[in-house]
Amino acid sequence: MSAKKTSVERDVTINKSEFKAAVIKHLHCTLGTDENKANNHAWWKATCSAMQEHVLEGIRKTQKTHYLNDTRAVHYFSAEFLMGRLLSNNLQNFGLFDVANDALNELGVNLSDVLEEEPDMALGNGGLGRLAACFIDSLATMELPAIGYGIHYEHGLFRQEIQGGAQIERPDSWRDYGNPWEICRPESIQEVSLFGYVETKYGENGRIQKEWHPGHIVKGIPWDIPVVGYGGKTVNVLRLWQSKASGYFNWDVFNSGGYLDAQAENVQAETISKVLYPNDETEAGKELRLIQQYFFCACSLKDIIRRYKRAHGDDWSRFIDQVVIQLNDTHPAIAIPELMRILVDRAELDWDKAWNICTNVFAYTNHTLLPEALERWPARMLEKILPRHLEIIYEINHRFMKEVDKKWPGDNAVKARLSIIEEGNEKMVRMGHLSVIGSFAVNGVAELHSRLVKQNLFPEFDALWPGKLTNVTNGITPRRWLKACNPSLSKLIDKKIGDDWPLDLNKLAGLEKFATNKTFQKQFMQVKQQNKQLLAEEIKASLDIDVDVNAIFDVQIKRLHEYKRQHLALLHIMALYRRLLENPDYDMHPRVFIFGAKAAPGYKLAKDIILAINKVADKINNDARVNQKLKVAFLPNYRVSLAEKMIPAADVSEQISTAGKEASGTGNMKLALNGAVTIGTLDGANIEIAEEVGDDNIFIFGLTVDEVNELKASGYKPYDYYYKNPEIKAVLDWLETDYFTPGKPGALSSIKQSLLDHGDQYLVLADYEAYSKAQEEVDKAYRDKERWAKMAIINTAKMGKFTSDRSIRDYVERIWKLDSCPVRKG
Ligand code: GPK
Repeated sequence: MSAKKTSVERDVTINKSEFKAAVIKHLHCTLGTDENKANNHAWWKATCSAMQEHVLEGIRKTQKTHYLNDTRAVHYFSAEFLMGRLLSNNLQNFGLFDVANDALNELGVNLSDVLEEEPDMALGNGGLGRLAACFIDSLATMELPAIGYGIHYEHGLFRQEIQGGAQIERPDSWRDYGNPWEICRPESIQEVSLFGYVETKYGENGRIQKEWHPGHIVKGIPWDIPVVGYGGKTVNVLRLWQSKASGYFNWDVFNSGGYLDAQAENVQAETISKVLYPNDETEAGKELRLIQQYFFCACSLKDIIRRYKRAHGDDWSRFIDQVVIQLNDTHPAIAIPELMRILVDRAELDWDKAWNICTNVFAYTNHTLLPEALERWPARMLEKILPRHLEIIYEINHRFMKEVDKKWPGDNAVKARLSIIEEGNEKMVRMGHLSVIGSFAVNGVAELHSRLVKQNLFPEFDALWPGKLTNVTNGITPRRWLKACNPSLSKLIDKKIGDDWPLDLNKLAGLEKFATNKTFQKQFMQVKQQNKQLLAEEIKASLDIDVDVNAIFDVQIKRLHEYKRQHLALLHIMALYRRLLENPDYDMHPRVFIFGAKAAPGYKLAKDIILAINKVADKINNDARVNQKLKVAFLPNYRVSLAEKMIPAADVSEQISTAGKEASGTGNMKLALNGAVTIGTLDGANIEIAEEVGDDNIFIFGLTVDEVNELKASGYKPYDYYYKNPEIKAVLDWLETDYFTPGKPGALSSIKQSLLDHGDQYLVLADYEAYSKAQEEVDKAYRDKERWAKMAIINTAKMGKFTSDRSIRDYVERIWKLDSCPVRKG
């Protein structure tokens, strides 16, 4: 038989010596250095440049193909794209990883070290931003015409340092030394208006004309980040807008001697894309944030319209056939009135025609039910920044209220609930309402979440437009989250079931029949052990903590938020510590609790929880009495590249949010895919994970959504649990002493206060006992090596549903109605 057949057809074939030559060429001609002088950073850039040759060729062919076929495309509008590193991903997707590895080896360079040189592209906060990144990966892989639109933040999510146990934020500078992937496109610069006033004019035919006289104009400069599909055939782009002062606008000021004022204008305009707001799931309410949102939406719409007009001129009739825009949460919702403004004021379409276009172009994804995350803008702020848009929003609302009145005649209460405008002390514009009204489809991100969106968040919208509200369960790209981040497991899987699973994740089901096979169990757990060893080294290097790779690696990685309940895990860790102190023979398998989490800089309690985890960790890790059994490691600066090291090494995945609060979760999917067993609540996608793996292969505990509601309705009293359960009382009281913070009693007492005096909104105490029991079950299961290996294998085997390719297929078939467009050689 000939060489082993790979199931992935690749577009680029290049051998080791060609790759080597390309890297050397770029070292010389792009970087102006040579083999003797180059450090790993230079090798990284040269390797990126060598890859970029293929990437650019891919972009060119893709765009030409899409243009020639005049394809309908999806435009994914998102304020966040959490891309992480690109080199290893691009090598993998072009099928050149091994070639590059061998080529660099011959040059005396280690590819792993080179990959470590790449700064993460951290233009997002957490799940929502990473979902956007997984989705554009799937879109390119599935050869779908798609473009991501977002903001070219100069500083992405802050870098987290831990000092004295506390989080310190440092600026992130992902492109200080240049970014080899991004391509500036000055030919596609756009201009965006802000502020000013609206003039009402009367046209010849009696038609009222509105003219917006803006006060400021800023430039949007597009930077394209290549998105390489698996197999390297389709290379789509992520187009990110950078703000700049628009030159001519400032000339007046400049010429009249106001040179410094003109500079001040520059600074202001450039502030727009300066920094990502670090608040996850909290509405910021800041002017600059609204300006950011409008800035990237306006640039992107102009870009889309420019491209459309190139093919169709001024004929708008085909716009809805060619363009679909997905709004990633309400952050880009201002695009709806912006498109109306363009159509009505500029293109002079009548309102109904324009509205018909809008409501056939936009679709909206909701990512949270947390009230503090639902965006509302003061009408006065909109009036100041976008006066014409506020008028348009009022008009949309006026017409919508008439529709509501037809359905519920005279019902003012329902009107107040459905109105885009929230009346109160201060008039507010509800961006969620605007999004639902202006879209043709609205989706939640997991079955449970979508049901709650319909039942609790937008019940009357569901009654008004049956079928408009729907579900698309989230997914993750198996290319990054298994193939690239866990090469040992990937190779083992390849050997067992073939190597086409990255394109068809349901193929992993083929592993199930080996779940009880002793040899396979051993191989699978050996891989896990190797990955744990690598993470142990990382923990040693980063925290100087020694951890035992035979211990259970129990991992909780996600943003720090009360609803995610890292403090529930903390109370349980303290309880284990206490049990061990009280009884040195307390029977438990050694465990290492590993955390990664950033807190929003202004979120006091979240930062206190980080402090508490670190202080408790300090004490436990230095207490010889319990050291053989218990360790705690909080790894600083959790980010995509760190996740890629933690996830393959996890035995246990902590998914312990209060039921009803975590819309989906996606870390839960990544961990299970890599053979971690979940301990979790019946929340978000945990429910669907449980359905896939079966009850025997997951540890579910705690209150259900209905029980949460009942308990709250009946008057939840956290003190009852405090007095009833001596362990809860002991650990909460312990937090208040200076045991963990010598000389500073009370340094951690805000946590106790939140759980007792402030009402324990997220029912930590109510779920504590169930959690603790479930953890005992985890302990018992892990000690049965065969049982655990089987569970771990089944988790990997049953994750097929959670590939983002499936999510994208759902969007394509049910919402976007796109056809794939194969890109071929030539
Ligand atoms: C939801 F509303 C938001 C937000 O502002 N940021 C964010 O990351 C997350 N999310 C949800 O919390 C997750 O449950 C979900 O999996 C993720 O979005 C992607 O849908």
